[in-house]
Amino acid sequence: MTEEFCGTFLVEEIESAIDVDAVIVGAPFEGDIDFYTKGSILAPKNIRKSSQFYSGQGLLKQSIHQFNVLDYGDIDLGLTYDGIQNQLSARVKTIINKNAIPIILGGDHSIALGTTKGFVSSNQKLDAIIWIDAHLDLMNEYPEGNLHSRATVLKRIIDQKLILPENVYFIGQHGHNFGWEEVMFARQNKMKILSASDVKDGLKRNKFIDEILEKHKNLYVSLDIDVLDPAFAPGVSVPEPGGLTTRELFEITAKLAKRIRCLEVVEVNPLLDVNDITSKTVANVIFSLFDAL
Ligand SMILES: [Mn+2]
Repeated sequence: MTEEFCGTFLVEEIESAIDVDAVIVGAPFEGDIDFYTKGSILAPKNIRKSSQFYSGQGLLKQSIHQFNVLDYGDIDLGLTYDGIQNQLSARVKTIINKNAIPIILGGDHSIALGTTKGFVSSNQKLDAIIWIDAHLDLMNEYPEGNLHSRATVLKRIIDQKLILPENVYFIGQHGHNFGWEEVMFARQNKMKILSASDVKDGLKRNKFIDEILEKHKNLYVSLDIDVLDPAFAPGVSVPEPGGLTTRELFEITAKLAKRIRCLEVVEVNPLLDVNDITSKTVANVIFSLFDAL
């Protein structure tokens, strides 16, 4: 049984849909790395179920209910990494070409390569990627020999020239789990980082986001939910203490909302969660996006 995301209509194809504002797509894929606890493959279903716990109605706005939002179900299970990239990329392209916002539910962060390819092949120009994440995901290989994992995906996106490093904006990085080579890569390319401690400084935060909004029109926001402190979002595969509060995240996504052409939320791991709070938080990130559109 596929339960649709709260406030949406389940559809089996979107080619014939008209006047669509946004389309939910589940991408239940996770790479095979033995030292991470598996479970993010369960996230799309769990996030949908968790969304149904809520009415979706906000205090001031009708949120998701005032928009035409479809739920296109999940990408096929059991695909290879190339397979998931191809299917996801095709769906993202179709959705963007309909002038609707794809809202992708991962899966681990490695799916972002497929999302980026889909955006780049669409009829909209990808102006900037906003990487909201505890990590940089800029390792060349991680673990050694693996070019396509949650820790290397942004390096692949840049290597494949899908985006210039100067058009990538990092928000929320924290903790002590970086690789020196990726820190150096970010420095050498003068990549812009609003760390988790910078986020606490309202002036710095506003200046950083205002600069994004001044320079760029079409944003792809890739949200790795491990950007939140594990106290707020314990259900992630790579928790990093010292992260953002849920409220800070809402404020950031609200400020970016009107420019978001593609949103992806990855790395929920329901098997590590407590009372589904991480899935419920993701459902509310999505509701809050619609408040701000
Ligand atoms: Mn990540």
